[in-house]
Formats: sequence, structure tokens, C-alpha cells
Amino acid sequence: MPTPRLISPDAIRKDFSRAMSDMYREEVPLYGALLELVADTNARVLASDPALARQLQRTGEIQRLDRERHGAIRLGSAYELATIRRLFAVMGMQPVGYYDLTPAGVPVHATAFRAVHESALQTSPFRVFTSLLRLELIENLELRAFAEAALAKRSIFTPRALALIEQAEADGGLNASDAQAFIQQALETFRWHHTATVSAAQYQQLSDQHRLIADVVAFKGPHINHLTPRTLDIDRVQADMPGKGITPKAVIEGPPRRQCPILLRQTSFKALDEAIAFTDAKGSHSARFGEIEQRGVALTPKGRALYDQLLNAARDELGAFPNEANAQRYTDLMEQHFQAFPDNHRAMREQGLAFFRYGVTDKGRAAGKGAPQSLDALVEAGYVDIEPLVYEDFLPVSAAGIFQSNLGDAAQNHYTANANQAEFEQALGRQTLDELQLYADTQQRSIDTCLQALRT
Ligand code: OOG
Ligand code: NI
Repeated sequence: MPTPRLISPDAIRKDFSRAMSDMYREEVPLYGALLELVADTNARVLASDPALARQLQRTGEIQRLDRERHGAIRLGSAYELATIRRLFAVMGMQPVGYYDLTPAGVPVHATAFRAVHESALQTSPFRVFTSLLRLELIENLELRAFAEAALAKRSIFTPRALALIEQAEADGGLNASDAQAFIQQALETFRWHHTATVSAAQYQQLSDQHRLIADVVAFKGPHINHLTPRTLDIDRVQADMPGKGITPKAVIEGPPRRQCPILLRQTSFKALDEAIAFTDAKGSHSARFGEIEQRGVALTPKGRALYDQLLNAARDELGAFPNEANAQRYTDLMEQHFQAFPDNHRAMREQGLAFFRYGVTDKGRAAGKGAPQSLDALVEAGYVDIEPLVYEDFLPVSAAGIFQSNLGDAAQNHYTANANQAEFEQALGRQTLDELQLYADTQQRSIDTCLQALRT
């Protein structure tokens, strides 16, 4: 029998991302309103800023912009995390980075599943921030045992999804019709459930411990809790949200507004209150929210250290968690402190603060072998130019702000536990990839291509 043709994991991810967006749009109408607002804003920015439009054309980001999304889920056990790793692998997504949220009072640690190679990212940059609940942080032993038992009983993957994951692992991929079946089956894991698996009193007990614990333990599956489109002007969307009946959180997380955006800026609107049938009574639960983000250039370890230093200095000076009352002062402090971060690509490159994609210019092509040898000399002479490499990951302090704004202030717990990457990776069943190495690899591939083109 001829082997059916396997289709690329990148194509599966692209289709899955769209199917997930369609499902979420149907479930959460406000998400549809947000998508429209972001699409309008992006169109206006592109029309009014031809230089930015040309840059996004050159980097290819213009083609991925409309379909760019990230989502988030929260899992309850090592088995669930290890299995979701296998599910995402079918779509070419690997765990990148380790995020510890305990300093922010959220009892989880996390990774981001995403494509890693620049060409795969170009096909679909879909990413999922995936948290694992740390049950050991539930102090009440009886409640911890109850949570463990509830999680052990549930099965968040359909039998057919599990069979298709195994088949993909055995055959090295899926053919087109199995891929479509896989997408439909995998979607089930992320679906919202209007019924809880626990009684109203049990839900309350879990929620009193931490709202996030109730969100994970009380339900049949890890409902996708937001899907985030990418905007080219987050300040404008933030300002326009109230006019669309959407109330954003008080401050935008991440770096301040700049000429040359760095890393990631994010804002969200509060979780919806949704009707839930507990096993014995009706009630409600809020978990699902909306978020938007603006992405900028990825920073090197040196640039990231400077970012962290300036962010911490601004926050220390504020002396409180950013909120409605101090939002303007926070914005001012961030702008002041970030004066120390150069705001043009040339200086960022010279100081080794950011990652870039290098490309041969027309002038370089004309010069050919006559071009200088060193990379710096090539850039200096205009034979090679640079484009910012987009940041594909998340930021722990920002993620903490997003979690908190959606869990409410009552969720300010203090945990003595700290990061435990080894334990996370043991649950995951493999190591997480170092995002800084991925950017360095992409940058190096572009440099190698330039040098090769100029020397042959
Ligand atoms: C995840 C929050 C983090 C982001 O964009 O930083 C996040 C969650 O609430 O489960 O999505
Ligand atoms: Ni998010």
C-alpha cells in the first residue's frame, strides 16, 4: 500500500490556530469585537506609517500579523503536561522557556509551546502559555488530597486524540485527513465546560485557597482562558477599548512606548462571569478574559538584563503594585528610567542589546566579493543591513500582572516556594529550550547566509 503523504506540522499548527480562534470567537463574542478593533487599528497604523509598513513587508511579519495569536491554559498534573507536550509536538510546537509565577503569588510554573525555527514561525507563530498547578503549595492537606483525586479522575484528551498522537509519533506525522481529525479532536481539550465536576461547596473551598486552584481542579478540562491578537499600536487600542464596551486593566505591562519597540507590551480586560452548573447547585465562575499585545525586538542577555534592571528600578520607585490610582505615575517613571535604553536599532546593535536578522543589500550584491570581510565593516559600508528579530516569548513580570488582574486582588498569596525548573521538566518529560539560544541561532543563520552570498 502506498504510504499516504504526511503533511507538515507547521500546516497543522496554522489550521489549528484558526480553528481555535473560530471556536473562541463563537464562545466569547467580546473576543470578536477585540479582533475587529485590532484589525482596524493595524490597518490605520500601516496606512499612516509607511516606513513601518515597509519594514514589516521586508521581515515578512506583515503576512503573519493577521493570524498571530497566543493563548493560555492551566494544567493540573504531570500526566496532563507531558501529554500536552506530545499533542503540541504534532503541530511542531516545543516548550520554550521556564516561568516561575510564585513570586507573584500564583501557585504555578509554566512554559510556552511554540514553533522555534524562523521559517516555521513565519508559517504560524501560534503559541500557548502553559501553566502547571503546584499542588504542593496547597497547605491544607485534606484539600490537597481532594484536588489530587479530582485531577486523577479526569481525562482531558479524547481517546481519538490520544490515538492520533501515538500514530503521529509512530509514523513521523499525519496525512491530510488524519490531520483534520486531529485538529477537531485536539480542540476538545481546550473547550469551555458549563458544568463543573465538584459541588458548590467544594468549589468554594478550592477557590478560598486560590481562585486559580478552583479554575484548574473544578472542571473537566483546561479551557483556553484567552486568545491574544497582536497589534501595531497597543496604546491606541487601550484608549479605544472603552468605546467598544471593553474595560482594560489599569496599566500596559512591559516596556514603555518607544520608537523602536522592544520585547512585549500587553494589556487585558477582566474575566467574564459565566454561569456554571456545579454537581449540586447553580453558580458562576470567571476565568476567560481578553488580551492584546504588541511585539518588538528580541533582546540579548545583556539587553534583557538592562530591561529587568530598569523595570525593577521603576517599580521600586513606584513602591506599590501598579493600579488605577498610580497608573500615570507608573507610566512616567517607566519612561524616565527607560531613557537609559537606546531607542534606535543601530545603537542597540552596536551595544549588543538586541537580536537582528542580517541581509545583503543591493549595494552589497553589486559589490560581491569586493565587499569588506568583517560583519561590522559590511554593516558600516551599507552592504548588509539589519531588521529587528521579533520577540516570540513572554515576560514573567507581565504574565504575573495579567494573572493578577484576572484573578482579582484577593489572590495576593505569598509562597515561600520558589522556582523549580528541574521538577517542571521532570513533569514535562523533557527539558525546555532556552529562548535566548533560539534567537542567537536565527541571527547566526542570517549572518552565515550573508557572508556566503558575498564570498561566492
Ligand atoms: C496566563 C497568563 C500569562 C501572558 O500573556 O503573559 C499570559 C494565564 O492567565 O493562564 O497569558
Ligand atoms: Ni496572554
